[in-house]
Amino acid sequence: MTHFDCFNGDADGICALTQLRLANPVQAQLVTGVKRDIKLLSRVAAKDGDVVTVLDVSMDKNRADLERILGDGAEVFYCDHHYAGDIPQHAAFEHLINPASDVCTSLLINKKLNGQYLDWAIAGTFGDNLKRSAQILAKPLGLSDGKLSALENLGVYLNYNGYGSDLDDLYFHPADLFGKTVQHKSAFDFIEQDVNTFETLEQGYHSDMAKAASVEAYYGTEHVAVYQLPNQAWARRVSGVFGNDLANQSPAKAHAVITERPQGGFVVSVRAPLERKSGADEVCRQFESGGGRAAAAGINELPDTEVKRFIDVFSQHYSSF
Ligand SMILES: [Mn+2]
Repeated sequence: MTHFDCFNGDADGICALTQLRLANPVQAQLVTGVKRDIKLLSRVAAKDGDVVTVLDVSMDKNRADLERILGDGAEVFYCDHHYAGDIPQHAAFEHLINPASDVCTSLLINKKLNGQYLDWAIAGTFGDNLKRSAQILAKPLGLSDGKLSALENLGVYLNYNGYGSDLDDLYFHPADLFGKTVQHKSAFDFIEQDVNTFETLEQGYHSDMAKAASVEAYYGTEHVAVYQLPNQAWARRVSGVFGNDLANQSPAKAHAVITERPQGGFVVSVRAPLERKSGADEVCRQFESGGGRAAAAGINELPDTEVKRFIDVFSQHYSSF
């Protein structure tokens, strides 16, 4: 019998699986990739009796493979907060899906495990830029400000590591990073004991963010701002967390970061205004490779010829705010 653990390569995916495998350790084949590599189930060839766990990737984007895997006799547990569409019914299928804008996968797993690894859940929730949810989650721990920001930084750095157009852009393969986090029952132990990993992420994050900070807005109105980043590894790594940072700095505005792809065209990250988390997915789904959540969404491949239409759709959507 084979276990397959399929998880998004960002902070939320890693922190969700870390909690699950601390509670219930198994030897599993890890299926993951860069944050945007979400069709993970296409890589799973499961047989009768195998167990497949899927975390933090849209069911809508994996439904055909999910049905194939269930049809082949495997048992599936699926936990996520992205748009799911129709959820299949099957005796061997357990799902925990909640697309609410203040929920993430780490938080759903934390509930399932009755808060056993709460500090990992808090880090994952900060990583998905759900600050308020993370702060509420952290209340019972009564952490000092310093300890709370340590968890926030960890979440931001783990999330930062997941961006990039391919694995070569990243400091750590998400499977290797999970291999390190799962060694520690507490996220604080990871920070204190795996100093090399933590500092590599911390230094990479700050150096990439310093480069992004010098980029001026490419397009801006009272309601939206668009930033364009160049075709360089630092830009691909920092695009998503840069978007979160802009959103935190100007919570009334919607932001888009469009990053040149090595193959041509752009990768787009959209962040809805934090004061009203809606519409990011609606905007992105109007483009062929777009998807995501109401608060944060993206387009994987925006052709050069569609940039103008994107800026029109994006600024029009948020102009009435
Ligand atoms: Mn997530």
